[in-house]
Amino acid sequence: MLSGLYLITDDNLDGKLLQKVEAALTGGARIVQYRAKNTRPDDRRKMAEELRELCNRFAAKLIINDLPELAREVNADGVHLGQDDMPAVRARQLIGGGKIIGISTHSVEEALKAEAQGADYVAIGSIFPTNTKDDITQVGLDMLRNVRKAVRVPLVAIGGITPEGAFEALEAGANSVAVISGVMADADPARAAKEYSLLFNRNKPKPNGRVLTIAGSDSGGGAGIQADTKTITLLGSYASTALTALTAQNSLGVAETYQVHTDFVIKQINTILDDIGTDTVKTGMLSWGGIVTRVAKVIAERSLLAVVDPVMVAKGGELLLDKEANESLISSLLPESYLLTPNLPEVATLTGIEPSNIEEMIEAGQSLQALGARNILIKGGHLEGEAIDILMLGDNEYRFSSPRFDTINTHGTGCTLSSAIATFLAQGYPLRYAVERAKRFVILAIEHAIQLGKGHGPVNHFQAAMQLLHQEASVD
Ligand code: 3NM
Repeated sequence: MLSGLYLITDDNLDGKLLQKVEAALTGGARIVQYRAKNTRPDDRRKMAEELRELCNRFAAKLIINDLPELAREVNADGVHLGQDDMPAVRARQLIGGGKIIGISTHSVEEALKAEAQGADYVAIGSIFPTNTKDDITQVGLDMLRNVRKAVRVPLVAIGGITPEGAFEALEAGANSVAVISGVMADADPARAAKEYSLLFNRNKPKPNGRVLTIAGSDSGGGAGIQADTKTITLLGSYASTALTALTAQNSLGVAETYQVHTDFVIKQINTILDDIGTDTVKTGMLSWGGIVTRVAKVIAERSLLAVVDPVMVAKGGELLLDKEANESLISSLLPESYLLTPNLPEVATLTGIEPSNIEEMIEAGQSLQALGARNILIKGGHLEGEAIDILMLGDNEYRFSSPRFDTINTHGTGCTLSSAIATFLAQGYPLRYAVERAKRFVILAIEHAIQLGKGHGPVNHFQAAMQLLHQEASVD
């Protein structure tokens, strides 16, 4: 069965093709199609051989575009044919038995014909607009649905596929998505590939998705690691943990903190990653510079998709990170973060500007993007009036407004939000949908917060999860 991210290479224009393909394979690409329209035959053959070795290392499939002879020469897993290429029967004779043949199609008729000719999968495109190929016909998601109804072979959606578009294509019945620019033109092809690859976790049995939380323990159970593991588990994913600090804490505050040795923090992370692995990471309180830098290094080395909650300022306004940790966060962790989730005081600590309205939030978000964070969610709970969060997703921006509740029981809100986002990403939702669902979860958790202790009580993870999952079951 053809499933997982299908990466198509473009010509080796900048000499970085192998490096980029290796990064994409590290990020989870399962099929690589070598497509070299403007490369000389000798160079093409050499590259195809190198790609064969690389794909073997990752147990990924190699498909050669247009050229069955080359596919045979390098023992590729198959060949991909366009509508103007040779008939599938002829390609089958050239490539030999037991190999995959895929055919590009643009309509139900072409897909049916390809299936009848013995195609092992059918590509349908272009689903969305794209600048990568000149002579495309844009067919849209409805055509994909129609082709899904008409043929039985696996379907690969192609053309202008972003992670959100990939999610929609998979919902419309595609088995795989084929991507060129979404991965090859990204400055970070490993993380880009991972972003697409996680979408395939969506239909796995629960618990689907693994989330590693790197944070401090809140002995009171409302925030930190405890809030994270409750969130991850109740929402249906698998939680693993690396503790950075232990606190003696209750609803009134932190009585004492006991720092975990940095070597031991890293030991916990590597021990988990070497065996259980993880789909996403959430980082919370990292307390001092040494831990921040070393956690950032592991995240970089393993190209992890990390939701970074820059826990810096306590509810009472006091700084939780020392100056060195703040600097390390900016120089080492920010550039490795997939999503940074600061509140307004944290934005002020990171950028020097405390936004007081939406325009200033966007401006601050742009400077955080310039510091290297891939995406930013600025939480506007501290705004006067309406509470609006802004998600800056690449060049796009989305707003989420939340009702305000008359309660002091909001302990654990930030941890709960960031771990819920990490969970939904691990479950195969693209970022915007993951944030939207996580917001709904947190709003329900605050609405049903419990009065435990004499101070700030915890939010209600249990009720929130039950109600969110129940709402969804009744919508479905
Ligand atoms: N074939 P990107 S669209 C190679 O419609 C190709 O058959 C298409 O590149 C088709 O992911 C396309 O950058 C280009 O849009 C896909």
